[in-house]
Amino acid sequence: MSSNNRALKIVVCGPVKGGKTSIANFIAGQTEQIGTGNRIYEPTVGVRILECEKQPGITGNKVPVEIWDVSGDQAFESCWPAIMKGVDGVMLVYNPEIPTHDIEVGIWFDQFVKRPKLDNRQCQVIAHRASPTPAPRSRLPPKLASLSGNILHTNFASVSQVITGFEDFLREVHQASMTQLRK
Ligand SMILES: Nc1nc2c(ncn2[C@@H]2O[C@H](COP(=O)(O)OP(=O)(O)OP(=O)(O)O)[C@@H](O)[C@H]2O)c(=O)[nH]1
Ligand SMILES: [Mg+2]
Repeated sequence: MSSNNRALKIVVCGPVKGGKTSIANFIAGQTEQIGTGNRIYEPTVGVRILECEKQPGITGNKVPVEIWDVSGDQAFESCWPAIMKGVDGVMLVYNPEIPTHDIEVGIWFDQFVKRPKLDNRQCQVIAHRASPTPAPRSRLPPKLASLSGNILHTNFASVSQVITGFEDFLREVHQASMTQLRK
């Protein structure tokens, strides 16, 4: 859990080509848009750690945030326990247009949310479409039913929704970590 001198740790995970790196780069301030714009896909190897500073509340100071952009390749499964150590929040990213993602995102939910017994407010689901059309609400995969209040429907044009959604999520995560510290 976070303390004043430690970064909030957010793990971004989910199936291959779901949009994790596109979204992680954007929320960490490395790109001005979601995605590269040129559609070149480079699979993440293992995990990337992006550091940034965010203000988790409407008022108050900025806090350091680490975004852990995890590969969707389950060949890196042996790294998952180390990746999850000290996690404050998990963003589950998948593409509802890819039929296998409905099942696969359930596996990521089991390993990264259910198994470590995270609170629902420590998890944000992003159903991210690799298309420029407005993102319709899609049916939530059955495994994620308990997270129905924590889902964002986005695409590469959803810049403001991703910013607002991440700010709301970070506020929840920060409050949860502060509550835990006071216990
Ligand atoms: N239309 C469009 N597609 C993009 C853009 N940028 C990336 N993509 C595509 O979006 C998909 C997701 O890419 P990533 O964000 O790298 O996927 P990921 O979830 O990090 O994948 P792994 O690292 O392999 O787990 C890929 O099919 C990319 O080719 C973009 O600007 N526009
Ligand atoms: Mg990636």
